[in-house]
Amino acid sequence: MAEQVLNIGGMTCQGCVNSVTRVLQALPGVESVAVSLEKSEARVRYDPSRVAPDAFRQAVQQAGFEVR
Ligand SMILES: [Cu+2]
Repeated sequence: MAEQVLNIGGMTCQGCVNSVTRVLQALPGVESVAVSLEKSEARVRYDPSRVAPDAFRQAVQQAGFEVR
């Protein structure tokens, strides 16, 4: 397993946290997601043979948030 921390812009409430968590968790190869509103970050544990961090970025952006 690998871990990637994404810096996310635009999250303002628990609903945003839930949205980001949901889109990341939906990706194949993602094992776990921990999103922090205070730190504006998402910590993703994933299988690097199944998914690449580029997919995280795209999923978060498509959900309407920025990845810094
Ligand atoms: Cu929100």
